[in-house]
This record gives sequence, structure tokens and C-alpha cells, in this order.
Amino acid sequence: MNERIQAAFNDQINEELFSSYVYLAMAAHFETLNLEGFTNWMKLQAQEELAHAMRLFDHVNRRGGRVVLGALAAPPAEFGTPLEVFEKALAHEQHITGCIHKLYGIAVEESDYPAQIELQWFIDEQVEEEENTGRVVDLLKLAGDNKSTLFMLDRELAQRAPEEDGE
Ligand code: OFO
Repeated sequence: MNERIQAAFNDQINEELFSSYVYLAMAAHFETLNLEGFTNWMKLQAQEELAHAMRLFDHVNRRGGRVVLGALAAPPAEFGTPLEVFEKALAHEQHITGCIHKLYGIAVEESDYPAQIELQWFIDEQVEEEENTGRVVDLLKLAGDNKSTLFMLDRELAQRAPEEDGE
């Protein structure tokens, strides 16, 4: 893999690790609100992001490239109401989708076909990530100030289980 692709993959590893860190901070935020289902959802999301970083990590190594890990910024500690948290999560996913599309564009410019195939998985995954996060945003908007609907949603999010492949 050439230097440009390698650097771009390393940047994306950092983005995925930072995503994991952000969702872990959101889980900690939900813990303070005693919303166990929301906490569960965010903890699993943090694990998924770590799996995404590892998938890119493995791709670089399998191609004879060199993974170089950069510094991780501290995520915020406060995120607001459950709706505000999920709106921020959705905005974050939209940002990540943009990063993946940019990375794919670089792989096309560099005629790196294995990278393009690997990144197609991420393009699909981002559609799912935005869909899942956007669904919770919509449900929270519907719930409005209704506490019992919020608790019902909390119970639903408690059901989220790790995906078979962890991704
Ligand atoms: Fe890695 O998909 Fe979310 O950020």
C-alpha cells in the first residue's frame, strides 16, 4: 500500500478510536441519568467502533503497511438531554460517513483496489450506523417530555446485544 493510502488509513483508525471514546463518554453520561438501556446501547456502540478500528488496523498490516497510532482528544463529559446526546451521535456518524467517502475517493485516485473493496464494507456500515442512530433520534422526538415513553425506550435499548462479528 502506498504512503498516501497508508496515512489516510491511519487517520481513519484514529477517527474510529475517537468514535469509541465519544460513545464511551456518552455511556458514562447515561449512567449518571440511571438510564440503563441507553447506557447499554452506547457501550455496545463503543465496542463496535473499536472493532471498526481493528478492521482497518488489520487491513494495513495485511497489506504490509505500517500502523502508526496518533493521540486521541478527550471527548466532552456532558451531552445534555437524551435527545441532544443522540443528535450529537447522529452528527458524529454523518461526519464519519464523510471521512469514509473521502478515504474511498483516495483509494480510487490511487487505483488501490483491495482498499476499495475493504472500504465498501464501511460504506454499507455507515448507512446502517446513520439509520440506527437516526431511528433513536426520531423516537426521542416522538417521546418529547413524556417520561413513561422514555422509560419504555430505555427498556427497548437494553435489548441491544453485541453483533456476532462484533462490528
Ligand atoms: Fe465506525 O461507525 Fe460509527 O463512527
